[in-house]
Amino acid sequence: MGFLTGKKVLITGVASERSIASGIAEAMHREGAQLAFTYQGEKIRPRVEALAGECGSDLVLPLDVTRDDEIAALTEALNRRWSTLDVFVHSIGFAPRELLAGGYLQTVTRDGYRIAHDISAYSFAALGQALRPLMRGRASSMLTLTYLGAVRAVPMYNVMGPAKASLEANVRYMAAELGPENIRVNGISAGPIKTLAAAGIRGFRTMLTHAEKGSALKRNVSIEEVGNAAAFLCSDLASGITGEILYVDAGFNIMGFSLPADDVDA
Ligand code: 0WD
Repeated sequence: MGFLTGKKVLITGVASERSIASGIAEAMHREGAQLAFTYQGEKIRPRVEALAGECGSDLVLPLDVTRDDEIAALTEALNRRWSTLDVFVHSIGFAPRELLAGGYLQTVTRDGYRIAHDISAYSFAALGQALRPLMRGRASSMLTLTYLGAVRAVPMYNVMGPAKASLEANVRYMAAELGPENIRVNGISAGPIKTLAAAGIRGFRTMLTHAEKGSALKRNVSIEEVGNAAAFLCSDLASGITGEILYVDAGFNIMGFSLPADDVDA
């Protein structure tokens, strides 16, 4: 029996089979969870429906997080179908592409800043607020995906850095408020992984190589590894953990700096 048996899970942010959310869905399905999915826009609906089918789910609902009516309709649909919810996975991030190249101050605009924060950070709070009544009092858990750029200056990550910093602060504020209702809130800070969203960041391939060379494990991480950590964090095995950011980055963030192998003194 899997360690998520009996848990009802909402997964957002599947855009393709390479999405981090797809890795999370597969791990949670393997551990016995019942899954519901959201899709953003009709174009990707068939892809999300296919993945849902592979995970034994027919609950696939529209969600554009910039629309309050869609957040309300999603909550209502979940309430009608399940009446309760144990796990909410937020795997959504976006900034206008032109802000993810060049320097931060060189590219930032009022509108771009607003959009990045609205979609990447506020949406976690908005969904948390809407789903709270379905999740309270049942050992439930919310999870979001963040990146090192929240706490360090990373070239080209630009406006997404402040947006992820806001998201990580949301984890702490939401965890503090929802703790008394036995709802845990955590984040996973994943190392770089080639997905559709990542393709929007200029120089992403260089980031992958740099992360591989600079990490403790000397490699990058996979969506399966992030999925396994997510399944654990959202399960009762992690019942004492809330308000945390768990790094799943092959140990990149712990390093001061690394040397090329041939520069190391004998
Ligand atoms: O290296 C990476 N890929 C990392 C990603 C490292 C560390 C963290 N992350 C984060 C991302 O910032 C994001 O929060 O993980 C989360 C998932 O990202 P992903 O799996 O890399 O990206 P992707 O497969 O593109 O899924 C993100 C999805 C969107 O995809 P597209 O490519 O269509 O922008 O977020 C969704 C959408 O499905 N999304 C929205 N969903 C609802 N409403 C919206 C929206 N307005 N905007 C984007």
